[in-house]
Parts: sequence; C-alpha cells; structure tokens
Amino acid sequence: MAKPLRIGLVGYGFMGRAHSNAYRQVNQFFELEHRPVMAAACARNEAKLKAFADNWGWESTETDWRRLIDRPDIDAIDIGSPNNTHSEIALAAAAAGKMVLCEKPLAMDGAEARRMTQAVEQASVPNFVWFNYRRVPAIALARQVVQEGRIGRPFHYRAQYLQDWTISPDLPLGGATLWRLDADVAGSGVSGDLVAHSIDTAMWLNGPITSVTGMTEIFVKERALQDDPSQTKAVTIDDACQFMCRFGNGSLGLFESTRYARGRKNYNTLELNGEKASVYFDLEDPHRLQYYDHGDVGHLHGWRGIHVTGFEHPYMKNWWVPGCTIGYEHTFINSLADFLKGLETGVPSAPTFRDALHTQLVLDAVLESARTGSWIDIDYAD
Ligand code: SOE
Repeated sequence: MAKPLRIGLVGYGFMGRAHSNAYRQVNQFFELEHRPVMAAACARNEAKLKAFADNWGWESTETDWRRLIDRPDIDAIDIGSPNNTHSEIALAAAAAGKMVLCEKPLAMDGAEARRMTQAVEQASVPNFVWFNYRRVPAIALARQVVQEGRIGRPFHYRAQYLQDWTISPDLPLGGATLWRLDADVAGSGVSGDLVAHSIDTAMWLNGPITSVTGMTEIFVKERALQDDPSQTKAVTIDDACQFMCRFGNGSLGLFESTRYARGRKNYNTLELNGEKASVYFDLEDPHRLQYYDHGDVGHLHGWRGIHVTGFEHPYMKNWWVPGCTIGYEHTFINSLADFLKGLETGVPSAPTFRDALHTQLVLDAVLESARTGSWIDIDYAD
C-alpha cells in the first residue's frame, strides 16, 4: 500500500491545472512508494477556487496560504502561483518543515532564489522545481546520449525559445492572466519565463555556464492594465532576450528568446555539436531526437530522426506501446514521478532549488550584461 503524501497546492491557473493533473495520474502509470493525496488547493478567489477544486478533486480549499502551511495534515506545499509569491510561501513552508515544490522560475531574482535555497537546505526539506522540459523523453534521451560520451568534446550549444502572443500593442498587462507582462509580479520577461527553461536544459546537458553577454529589448513600451483598461503602465519586462555565453567545458553557447516571433507558438529548440556527434531537438516535433553520428560509415552520414517512443527510451515504458505518443501534460507527470522516486531513494531529484538558483544567477548575469553592455562572469558560490 503506497504511503499517502498530502499535498497543498497554491494557485489554480495554467500550472495549477498541470500539477493537479500530475497528482491525479502519477500512480496510475508509475510504481511508487508514495501516493499524492490532493488534500487542499489554495487561492484568494473563493468561488473560482471552489470550482477548480471540484473539477480536479481537491479535498478541501484554503483562501490564505498561511493557513495551508499551518495545517498539520499537509506534508508538501506546491507553489503554482505568480512569481512574486514564490519566496514568501517557500520560506514559510520550509520553516514549517514541509517539502516544497515550486513552479519556474524559482524566484524574482538570484538574491531571492539564494534565500529560498538556503531556507530549504537549512530545514533539510525535500525541494523541487518544475522545469518540466527535462522530462520530455527526447530531451532526456539527449542527456543520456551526452552522458554515454557519444558527443565527444562539445563545441557549440544553441537554443531558441520563441512565441508570438504579446505582439499586439492592445494586449493589456497584469491581472490574473497577464501578470507575466508585469515586472512587479513576474520579475522579468522572456528571460525568467522562457530563457529559464533553455538555461535549465542547457546546463543539465552541457554543464555550467561561466560567463555571458546579452541584450534585451522592449518592443511595446506601455500597455493598458487588464484590471483597469483606463490606466496604463510602463512595460519593464524584457520582450526579447538574446545572449552568448561560455560553458565551463570550453564550449560556446548562443540563446535567443522572444514573444514577438510571428508564427512561433511554443518553439523551443536546442542543438549541441560535439567532435563525434550532434543532437537537435524541437518541441514542435516533440517525439523526435535528431542525432548525427560522425562514427557512421561515410556514405550513410546524415541526421537520423529517432522517434522516442520505445520501451527502451526514457519514461516511455511507463506509458503506451512503442510508437504511441505522449503530450505536454505528461512532462509534469514524469517530473512528479521523479520527485517521488527521489523521496524513495533518498537521492533528491533535480532540479532542486539549488539547481534553479544557478539558472537564476545566469539570468541575473544576462540582464546585468544587457544593462551594462559588458561580459559578466557568473559566481555560483554562496
Ligand atoms: C509562457 O507563455 C509559457 O506558458 C511559460 O510560462 C511556460 O513555462 C512554457 O512552458 C510555455 O509558455
């Protein structure tokens, strides 16, 4: 009989739904010692919260996250609310001895992420950040290929994360759905929202980034407020962010991200070129890992598209039969399964708060470089 792990979720937006779905499904597909119990969902709007909790099967609701943390029947706090709420909730949850799971980006900036990391580490509570793209089977296979030494000496890493949903100047900012455009709530723009994913994956595949130089742009400088369209607010998030970097292993990196790439909806790509082989992934073709192996016989040199849906591929033996695909929501289920496995084995599942702190420090350096026009070295030391 699996041990119940009683979850208190904060937030009921996009990520509240993705996490709820993971809690509901994980034990159906993974054999685990723990069984998450959807004990309580928490948000401020009582009516919307009730509808959300009923829809997803949360046992109870709280409208104040402090009460949620005070509840002795809750083992883990899952933070899926906007970025400016992460720190206070995580610090209180850690102080109360609860496990803490947190949506990305971990924090508004590196200083906040460091305090959060120190809090969970001092309290010795399991902690985890939902950088879900690590759990795309094709990306996990890319990591396996790197770990197996197939790439050889790495030379280049390149990533793009492009969307187009903020192009219209008529799009307001703030409120329940457009807080990602408000720096006071989001901390930053595409850097924290999208580049954070790219950096997390990059450092997982290719090791630490040691120095960066970047640039950002704000294309629409002022927007109406979603909650009060008669008012406007200056846009201070980065609409687009590009940077070059050096990795500790000697390779060079190139990153581009924007929400102004017309036609690109959730275009998230990566490519790693090594002496022996290369890998390429594109989230718009999510089941395929492109692999080029220079060791192949000369006349058969070419990119092979591996359809990552076999039993031998990461996560796929837990799903359907070979060739059958899984989707975006499964990356959250795979993430949760790994977190729960970490509790079982005592080997914490990554990314932990410390891993996410490192991503945040790279983001801070990119934004500082964009402001100052200079190269910034990254110091990961506490
Ligand atoms: C932004 O548009 C967003 O929803 C991000 O917040 C998610 O992290 C990303 O996975 C999809 O795009």
